[in-house]
Amino acid sequence: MIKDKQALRDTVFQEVENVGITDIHTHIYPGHFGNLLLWGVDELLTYHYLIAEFFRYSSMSYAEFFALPKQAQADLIWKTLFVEHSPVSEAQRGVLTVLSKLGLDVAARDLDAYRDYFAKMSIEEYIDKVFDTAGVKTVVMTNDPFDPAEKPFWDTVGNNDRRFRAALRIDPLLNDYPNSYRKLQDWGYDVSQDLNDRSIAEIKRFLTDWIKKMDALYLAVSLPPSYTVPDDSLRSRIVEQCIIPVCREQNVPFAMMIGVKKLVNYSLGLAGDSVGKADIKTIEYLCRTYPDNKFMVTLLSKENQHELAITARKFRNLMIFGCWWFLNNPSIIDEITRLRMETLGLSFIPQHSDARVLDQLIYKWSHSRKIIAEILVDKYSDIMDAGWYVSEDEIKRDVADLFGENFWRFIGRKNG
Ligand code: FIX
Ligand code: ZN
Repeated sequence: MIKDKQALRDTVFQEVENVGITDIHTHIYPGHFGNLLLWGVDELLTYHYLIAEFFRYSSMSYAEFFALPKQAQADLIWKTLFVEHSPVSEAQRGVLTVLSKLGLDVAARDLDAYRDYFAKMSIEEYIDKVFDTAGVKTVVMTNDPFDPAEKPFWDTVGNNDRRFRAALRIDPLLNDYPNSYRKLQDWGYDVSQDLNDRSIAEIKRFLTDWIKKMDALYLAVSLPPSYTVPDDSLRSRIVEQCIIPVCREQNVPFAMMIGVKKLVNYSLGLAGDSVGKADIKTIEYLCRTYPDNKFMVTLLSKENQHELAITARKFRNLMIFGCWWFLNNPSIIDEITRLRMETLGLSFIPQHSDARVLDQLIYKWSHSRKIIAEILVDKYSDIMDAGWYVSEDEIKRDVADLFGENFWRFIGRKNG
């Protein structure tokens, strides 16, 4: 048993540093998915978080900026957000962490030298390097059959890189059925715009086919703050009559990511989405009404976090996860993770990266590991003060749970 506080701290930081992370929500892909996988310094600099931050200083028209080649956009962002102003935002700092962890000379501020480094890298070599540097063992992707750029890969080569596991993402089905049903028809599913019995059965067949095709670990959707179930909307009916039964039959969780106000500034594209408070009553209703279903939930609004943690206390079929998007900042990660650990113990998934650029795994996990380790030290120290001593093995167990095993256990699959 560890009875010395310095030894406790050293052990916690070592175990957090060494754990092989399962990153349960990302937007990255294996190397053979071609241009879907973004990587390298120009992709890092043109991350939509940084584009939004760039326009805070720039009077350039949106159209003029987005018409520029990627490298020219990156040059502008580097000049504005790094050279002309100190890069202290989380997304700005993240670029520096990646460059530093790769062993590049950040002090030189030499963007062309960084570009040379990536130019010499092959994608397969770099995927290995990033996973190793980030300490990530497995990532779960965001896989959207409605994306014309992605669907062909699943209809041909599929994915056999076990580091990249699939999540079936169905935003168009749930949020835009009046348009997406035509795609289902094109793919041979006998659906119609009015959600009749035949359409319900065929949507269920579509979901089942794709969960199996992808070996999807869960089914996911991003939802607006107004999302409610039950109501008389098409979305609510598809959730209850299609998604809930299929997820139960296939034993996969339904992951709801709620609170996105899409394109409040549509000129910014991906950077134009914002945040709104979700209605926790919908999560209570679904968890209560469908006790044999499993639900993963992350909410985008900081104001939702306490009630989400309390709701997880009420329903063992609810797994809350991550400090999503606008919450993925050190001060908020610290606040939310302390709230969750004080409310739920270790029975939650503290973080996911949401990486859109492969290299981001390095900074998003480096930054979060540090925060979560500090919180664990505090919590173990508190119980040590009451005479409860933990062993190295118990710390290893708890850290493994937070950084992956809670997820694998919840979905009923073996890690890896
Ligand atoms: O819906 C999502 O998966 C969101 O995470 C993304 O749409 C968002 O753009 C993002 O990458 C946030 O980090
Ligand atoms: Zn995401």
